[in-house]
Amino acid sequence: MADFNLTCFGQSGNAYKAALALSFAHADWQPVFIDFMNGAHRAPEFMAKNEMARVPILEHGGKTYSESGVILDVIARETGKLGGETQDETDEIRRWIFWDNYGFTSTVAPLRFMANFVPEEKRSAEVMGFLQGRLRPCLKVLDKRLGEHGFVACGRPTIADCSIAGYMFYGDELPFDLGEFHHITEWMNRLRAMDGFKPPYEMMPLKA
Ligand SMILES: N[C@@H](CCC(=O)N[C@@H](CS)C(=O)NCC(=O)O)C(=O)O
Repeated sequence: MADFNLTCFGQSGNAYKAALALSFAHADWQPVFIDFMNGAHRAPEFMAKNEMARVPILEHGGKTYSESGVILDVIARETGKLGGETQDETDEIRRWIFWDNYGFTSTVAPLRFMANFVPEEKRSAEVMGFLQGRLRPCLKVLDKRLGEHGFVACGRPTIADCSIAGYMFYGDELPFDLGEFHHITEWMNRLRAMDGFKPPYEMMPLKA
């Protein structure tokens, strides 16, 4: 058993947030595959660990954590890396993780899901149009922030970057163009250049 065990699957951007943080922190960790596409997250064994039936979960030090925001906090606390050095910094990092959870990932994840994993005849143009409409203001906010600060919080890589980057490295699966958002593209290049970076399908398994 590794020190950190992350239950995940290749397609999960929420799990990738944690995988990226563990890898950037050079933690002793391993991915534990869950057969999400066949409903394993609703099986009693998994729900005994997370009654919300959502992936990822992180097992560490005899405890099980769910919700990527909490998991990222635990990784920063336990490894002493990628977190805030003062309470103000920690607050700032959390502010962006909450923004990601409610505003950004909540838009990007269903858009990508619908574009790639829902059969074309079942896709809703109305829902996708609504999500695209919500996405654009988020991209503008993020681009401005990154243009001014280089990274999401504290002017250096933190778990807030890992959270917001969760879905950004799925390449062609993302049904939007970053064309005009140069600061986002440059930030992604900075993350790519960091020691420990790997794209999601190289970091997390697609099968057992
Ligand atoms: N807020 C949660 C979201 C987790 C989540 O929705 N994960 C997806 C997989 S990427 C899931 O388990 N979905 C199950 C469902 O929606 O029923 C987090 O950040 O961990």
